[in-house]
Amino acid sequence: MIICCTEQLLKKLTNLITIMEKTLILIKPNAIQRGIMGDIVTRFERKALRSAGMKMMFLTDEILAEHYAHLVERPFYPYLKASMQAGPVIALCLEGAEAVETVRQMVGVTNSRKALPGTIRGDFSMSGEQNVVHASDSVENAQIEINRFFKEGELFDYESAVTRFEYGGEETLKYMK
Ligand code: IDP
Ligand code: MG
Repeated sequence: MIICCTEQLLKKLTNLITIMEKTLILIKPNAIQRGIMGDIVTRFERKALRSAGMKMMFLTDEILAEHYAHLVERPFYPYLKASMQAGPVIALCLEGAEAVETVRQMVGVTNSRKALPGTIRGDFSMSGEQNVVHASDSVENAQIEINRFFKEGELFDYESAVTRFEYGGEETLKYMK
């Protein structure tokens, strides 16, 4: 058993490692206008989350209504829609062990004024609506959202020289393939 695990681990440490969990970020138009998209991407990079895909795009009425289906009947939806179409967004697919939960914690609660200092919303926004980023709220929704914003061929699996310095052996066995 120990030999088997060691071989498996060595294989994972020396070959291309696929991190299993992915999540979807949208850097909202207000963040791009305010010139803080680099700061936001830097937060994720420093956390050792790996970028699997990134693209700039305008959101159509259709994709927005699908993405915010749980909010389309709310009175503030017209404002939310206008703010999400005020310019392009950046869609970013991040991967890492327990990436969905970790990123949600990094982003902070919806109302930026209540978001803790140290979170992205807590540090970069004063607004409940113009709250700089979207992040998937569950593993299941992350997969749906990644498929919504990225087409086949727009996500990349690549060798990383540093993954073995970012995760321990047990984590590598548990979260990567
Ligand atoms: P989340 O972005 O933290 O997951 P959701 O409830 O899914 O929060 O709402 C999606 C987006 O809709 C929020 O990020 C925010 O931009 C906007 N929003 C949510 N609640 C309100 C509100 O009460 N007033 C104005 N905008 C809101
Ligand atoms: Mg949400």
